[in-house]
Amino acid sequence: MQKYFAILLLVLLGACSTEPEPLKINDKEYFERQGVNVLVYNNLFSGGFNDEKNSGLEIIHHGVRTAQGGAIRLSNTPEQWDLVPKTTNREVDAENNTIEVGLRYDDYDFDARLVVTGEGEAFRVEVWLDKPLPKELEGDAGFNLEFLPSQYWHKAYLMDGRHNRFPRYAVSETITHPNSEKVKQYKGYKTYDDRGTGCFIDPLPLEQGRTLLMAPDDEQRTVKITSDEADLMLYDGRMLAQNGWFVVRSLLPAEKTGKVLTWHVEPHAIKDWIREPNIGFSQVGYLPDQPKVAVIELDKRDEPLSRASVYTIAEDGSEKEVFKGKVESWGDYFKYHYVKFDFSEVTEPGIYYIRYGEHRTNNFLIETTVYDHITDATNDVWIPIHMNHMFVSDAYRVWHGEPFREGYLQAPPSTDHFDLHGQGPTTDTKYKGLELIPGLNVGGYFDAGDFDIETGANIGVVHNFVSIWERFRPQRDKTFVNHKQRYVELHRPDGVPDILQFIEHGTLNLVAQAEQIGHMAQTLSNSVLDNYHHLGDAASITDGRHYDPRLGPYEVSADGKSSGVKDDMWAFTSRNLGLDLRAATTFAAASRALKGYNDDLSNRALYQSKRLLKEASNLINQQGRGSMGTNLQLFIATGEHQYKDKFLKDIWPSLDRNVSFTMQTALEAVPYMDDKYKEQLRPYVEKYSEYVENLEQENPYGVPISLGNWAGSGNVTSFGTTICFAAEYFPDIIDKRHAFKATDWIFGCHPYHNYSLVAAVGAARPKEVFYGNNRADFSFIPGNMAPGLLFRHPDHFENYDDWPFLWGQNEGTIAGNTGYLIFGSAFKDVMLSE
Ligand SMILES: [Ca+2]
Ligand SMILES: [Ca+2]
Ligand SMILES: [Ca+2]
Repeated sequence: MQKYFAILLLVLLGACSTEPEPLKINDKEYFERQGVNVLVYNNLFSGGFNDEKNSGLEIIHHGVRTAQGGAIRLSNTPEQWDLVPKTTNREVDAENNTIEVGLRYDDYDFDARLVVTGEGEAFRVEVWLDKPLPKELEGDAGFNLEFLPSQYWHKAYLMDGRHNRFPRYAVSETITHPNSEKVKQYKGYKTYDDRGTGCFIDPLPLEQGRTLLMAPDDEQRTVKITSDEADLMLYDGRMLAQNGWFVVRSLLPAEKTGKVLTWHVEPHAIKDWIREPNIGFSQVGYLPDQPKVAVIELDKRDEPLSRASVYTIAEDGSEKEVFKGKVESWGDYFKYHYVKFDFSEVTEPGIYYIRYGEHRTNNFLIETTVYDHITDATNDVWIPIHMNHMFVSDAYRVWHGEPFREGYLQAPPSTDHFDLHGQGPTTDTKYKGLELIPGLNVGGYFDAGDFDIETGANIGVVHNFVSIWERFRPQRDKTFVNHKQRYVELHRPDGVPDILQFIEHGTLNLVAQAEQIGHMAQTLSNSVLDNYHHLGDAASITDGRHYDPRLGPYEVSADGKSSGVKDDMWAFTSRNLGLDLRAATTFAAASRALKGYNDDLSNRALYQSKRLLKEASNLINQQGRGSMGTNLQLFIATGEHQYKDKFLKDIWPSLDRNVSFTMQTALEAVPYMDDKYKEQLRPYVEKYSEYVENLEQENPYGVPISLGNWAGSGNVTSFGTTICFAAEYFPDIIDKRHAFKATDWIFGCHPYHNYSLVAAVGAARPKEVFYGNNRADFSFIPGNMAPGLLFRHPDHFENYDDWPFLWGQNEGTIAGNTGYLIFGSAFKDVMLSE
């Protein structure tokens, strides 16, 4: 009887299947129908850098997150550093298919409630006010929803039936208003320089009306929005900031309470849509005898195929199937299903591609040399371009002129700042606030997509370069570096191994800090927010003239040497003993490397190392002990047993607590310790080996996957480096071939898409856009490793390759890219040296 009912139910459901599937809240607490996910504050505004374009109401449309930022906002096209609302509560009512979120602006004592309800295939957004809008926000507060420009430009839209097209570049109307009318920005900073006009720019809408139909010419992107009480206005957020999105907005009414705004939003879903399989493999290719496993990411509604094939492309261009093998199920991981295709049996050098059903990949190589050049672009191009205080030339192209000629001013005391920095209550130096600190505009590396010198990162970078030099002695010389000329030219050998010049360049700035300031600065960074977000030639961030407060705004002195422009960079000099200690150890290491090449700098580095070490360790001994890594480096640098003892006291408990986290540091110590240390380490390496094996069960890729706000390529390369070192010292425990999982991931075998995450590296399909300092051109700096696959709660991995502006997935940092250099060097050393 029960069985009969079940069959009847199935028949009835089958009969109803022509009815469109409604948008319903699923067990992960978001609205779902096939092809459409609507997230309501599964991701919150974190406020870390104030604008991640990753939160609020979001739409994942046929697998791509095309809309986000659905929130009450206080301007037409909010920029980074505009205020974001705090989420005061979030209630999911699955039974009534409703999610309610409380939003609050503390600065204005302003609360609103957002109620989102599934209505058939669409959803309804309501804004409720329990108290009327504060007077000062009338005409400013509205409900905004932002759409990804790169998924909409060139496509059509209709407002109340009028036909338009989304622009490729921002070209629309603006007006200006007095600054007094501008809603407060983060900490009172201003993102713009008003050039003395006293006015800010306000974009005007592209269109206005009650019904907006977006992209009817692309069924993957079609969305219809209608508004009951107020007009919809469509803005181009790129008018104020290149990272802006298309903004749809309705203003909230003045002096009203209760339900004040209603939108109906219907993202079109393609009937029976199934996401295309993402066939993950190494774009760089494979060594003939290495394991070769493609991981294929499938829609859960997709029917996995039982077999896949490898085809070869012959010299005459003809194609032939050379291998057919089983596709094995791995299982589900977050929102997708994963299967694996092992084609290790294909070992003949050649050009190949994978065919899975009707899907074929781009081609890749099998050859003994495929990894030979994986670090060249990073070494020859990315690193030299990030050399600060130099002119950098590359054939006919200039990457940047000489930045910050006017040097750095002392940051005034008690400055709360942006980019996670601040100056404490005193300067901790002999300089007064805004006084010039001489000699700091030399050497050093741009931090990342921005142009500050993060001292901590620069210390790590010099340390990374010295490790590479001492371990692998690379003689590669492709770069001309001349500090007298302040000139760098790519692809011009000058007789000096580049890595020594990189060590020298980083050390020059760090030693200048120690000499001029007396200790390490936290950072040398922008003083004003309106030049911090600079996109373009680094030499044009400041005017190259000293700031003179006696001159009027924008005035230039008669001798042309100073100006009234407040653009000079600041040195943030609050003393941090941990930083001083790290610098001391790096100075010792740099001094060893520079000996015989630049003896003067080598001696100065050694002098500062000893001085900072003495001062900092006296103070640190009073306060406790330094970090494990620092104690190890201090022992290597000085040979003093107190540091060794401290290191040994810490390393074992730390390994007991977290073997995977500590293993790399433990392995770095092996060459400097006795055999007893190595024996004591052995059981931990066995435990680490279990951890590596267990990763195979944890996710389909077998590498550690980060789920934080910054994606995890760096963790994967560091995992790979640890494998290489462990395999070198304990080959009986750790199989070096595990390191191929790291190269596979970095070069294309990962979720979302199968592009190589390193710019210009990877035969047929490296990523094309990165968050480098040329991101406004939708371009890349060769050799940059992207952080990669950013996790969005509760179950979505993402890496945009048509939109560079999300730092968490596309920015390269000087620390991350030198980490990639170490991994690449260790990998080549272990895999290719036999
Ligand atoms: Ca920075
Ligand atoms: Ca060179
Ligand atoms: Ca200046």
